[in-house]
Amino acid sequence: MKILPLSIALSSLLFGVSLPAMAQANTESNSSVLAVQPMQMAQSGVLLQESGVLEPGDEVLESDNSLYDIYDFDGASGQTITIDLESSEFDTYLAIISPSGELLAENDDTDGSTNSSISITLSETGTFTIVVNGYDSTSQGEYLLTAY
Ligand SMILES: [Ca+2]
Ligand SMILES: [Ca+2]
Repeated sequence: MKILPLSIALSSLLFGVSLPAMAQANTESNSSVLAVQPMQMAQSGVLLQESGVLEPGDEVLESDNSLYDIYDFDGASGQTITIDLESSEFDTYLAIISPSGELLAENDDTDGSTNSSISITLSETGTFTIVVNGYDSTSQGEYLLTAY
C-alpha cells in the first residue's frame, strides 16, 4: 500500500477537481445540463473516459515521489464500478478514495500487463476520487482512464 489517503484528500480539496467541464455544467442553466447528460448515458454507462498525461508539474505522492492526477465522480451506495487505467508509455498504478478520504482499493498490475484495474461495489454515496499514479518516480507519459 503506497497511496496516502490523507495527503491526497487534502490536495483534492486545495486544488479542486480535474473535471472543470462537469463542475461547470452543474452551475450552468438546466438547458445545458440536459444537453450533456443524454449523450453520456447513451455511451452505455461510462462514468469517466479521460485521456491524460503524467508529467512534471503534476501532483507528487510523498511516499515514493511518483506523479499522480486525480479525477472525481459521483457514486451511489450499492453501485458496482470498474476502473481501467492503461498506458503504453509507463507502468500505471491506480487507487480509489471514498468521499470521506478513505483508501478503498488500489491496483498496480492486471491481466499480466503493467496496466491497472479496480472493480468495486460502493458502500456510500458521494464524490469519490480516482488516483491515476505511476509505479515509481520515473513513470511519465500518456494514459487512458475509463470508469463504468
Ligand atoms: Ca497530468
Ligand atoms: Ca502497474
